[in-house]
Amino acid sequence: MAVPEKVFEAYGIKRDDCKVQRIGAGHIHQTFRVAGKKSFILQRVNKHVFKNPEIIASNLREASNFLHEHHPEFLFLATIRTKEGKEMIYDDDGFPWRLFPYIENTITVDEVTSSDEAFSAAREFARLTRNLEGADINKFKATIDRFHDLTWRWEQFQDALKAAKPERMKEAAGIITACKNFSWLVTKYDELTSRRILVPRIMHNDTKINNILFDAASGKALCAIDLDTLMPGYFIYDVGDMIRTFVSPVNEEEKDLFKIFFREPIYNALVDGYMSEMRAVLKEEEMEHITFGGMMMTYIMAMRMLTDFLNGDVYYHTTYHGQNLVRSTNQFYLLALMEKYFSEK
Ligand code: GN1
Ligand code: MG
Repeated sequence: MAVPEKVFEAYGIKRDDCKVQRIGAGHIHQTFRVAGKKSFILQRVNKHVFKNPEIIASNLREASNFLHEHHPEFLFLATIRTKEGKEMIYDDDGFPWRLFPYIENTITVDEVTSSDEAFSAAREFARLTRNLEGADINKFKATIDRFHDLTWRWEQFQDALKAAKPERMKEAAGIITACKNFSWLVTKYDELTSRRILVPRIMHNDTKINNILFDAASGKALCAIDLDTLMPGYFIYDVGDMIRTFVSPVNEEEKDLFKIFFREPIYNALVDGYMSEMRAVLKEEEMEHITFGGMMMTYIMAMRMLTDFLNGDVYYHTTYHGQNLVRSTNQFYLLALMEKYFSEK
């Protein structure tokens, strides 16, 4: 896929002076690095997933203004505006594009390789929420409705079961059973949310490890990226998605289940890093639900991948048949390890 000329024009970038290269392992958007005199990250937003991209822009504007005023030292990667002062430019097919500064000497990783890395990344995600304490949450809207609402995802799974093609049902039979066996997590989620134990805050909502930018030399986390889902949520979503993506030495694409482990030192480091900032913010009774967060987020992702497989791979980007089933199987295996680990604690 090529970047439309009008996008470069809108930002005043001379296409011929730059090297444009597709990057990233994201499942939703198309991301490019534009390397010229200055370098940028250019991204085409998936309009099918983010049906109202203007909400992304307005949430980021709110956050950016608040942080600028209250935490000016905090690195927050806002978008670069077009020559006309817009946060996004729409191409002829109605897809919005946006531009970010490329920060030199930084890297992203798809798997955590040390406890220091886990601590540092988790602390960085926590800082984002902590620094946004005091911002008016009512000014932030959901960029995707009911994004981590487990009850809603369960309903979508039920709908997919009814509508799926028989071949897909057959292929996924074992994983469907696994998914049903963990439905107690849905009940627990309902309970927890209806008792209003968890406080809504501004969360990142997509805290997988590759959404942290690390300083290449020191290995320290610099800032959180991929802020499309910066919106109201519960802290268990963020700490949970970190548990899901940090503790296993391999990511969700791994087919060989024997490579998946629950790495206790990494788990401890990420919780320590997260709590080093969030302890000041969380209520005592919220803190008891960290392990539930890990299980719930692993479950919701496993279920969404399975649902997408049953629906015919319409949501996540896939490159081969059965990829969503591979991801889902991987995540259910991890979930089972997590359950075992937490129950023995
Ligand atoms: C999607 O695009 P990416 O990879 O950052 C998804 C997340 C999932 C993740 C699973 C908007 O994020 O919720 O955790 O895939 N984002 C959206 O890898 O659905
Ligand atoms: Mg994302």
